[in-house]
Amino acid sequence: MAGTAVVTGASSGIGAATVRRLAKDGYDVVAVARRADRLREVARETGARALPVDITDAGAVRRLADALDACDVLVNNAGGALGAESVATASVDDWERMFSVNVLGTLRVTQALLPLLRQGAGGTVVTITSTAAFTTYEGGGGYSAAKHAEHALSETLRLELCGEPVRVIEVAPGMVKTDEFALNRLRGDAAKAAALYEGVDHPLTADDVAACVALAVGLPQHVNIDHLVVRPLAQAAQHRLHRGPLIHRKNEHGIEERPTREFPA
Ligand code: 8X3
Repeated sequence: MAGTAVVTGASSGIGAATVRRLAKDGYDVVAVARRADRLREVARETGARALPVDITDAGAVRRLADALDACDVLVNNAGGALGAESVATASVDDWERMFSVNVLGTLRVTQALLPLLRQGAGGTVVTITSTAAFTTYEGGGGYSAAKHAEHALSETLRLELCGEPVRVIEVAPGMVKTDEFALNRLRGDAAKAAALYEGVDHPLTADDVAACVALAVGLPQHVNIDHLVVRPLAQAAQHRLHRGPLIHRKNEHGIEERPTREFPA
């Protein structure tokens, strides 16, 4: 057994993909999320333990820590975006919720599990932030502010743990297509959510990000990837997104073909 890995936000998207990947890599995975039914699904599929916890609830996070006897890897993944309004018109409630989950939830879980992370041969804290953690864009103010704060938390923690065998890693993904991220941000508007990805040849998948987490975690304990930025090939920067064919594909005879001007279905 590679050790015990706790993954938050584990009921869907990057969190569920990370549970799958770390379980496959031999970890005893503890899957944590608010939505118990979906969490149990992921647990059933992967063999992970499901612990339904709302990370905005201090008592629930304490009970999570009490329920564990080991934690070698913590993946702080729970979070997300709410709303795409400008700073002038954004809902303060949305900002509060984003700070509550992305920043304070990450802080709370990290604090609660640090004693366990410090107790083994070497712990690892991975925090999934975003490219929005170091840049901003119109309509992304609250999410970007929360992700900047999460980035600051991760950077500070690494400084404060210097001299202890605990790695502090940040994985910052760009455009990832998952079932829920854009839908949540756009208040369930499926057409608007689909338009974000329209014509983008291979946005990242949740599995791609999980592979980055597994790579960073799987390196020897003396190797600390401070900050891993991962984007799809089609996205050179937040505002520099290529929409159109890009990736070579195999035709029906198994021969690689250059992308055509027609975007494949
Ligand atoms: C998601 C990336 O571009 O929506 O964290 O901010 S973006």
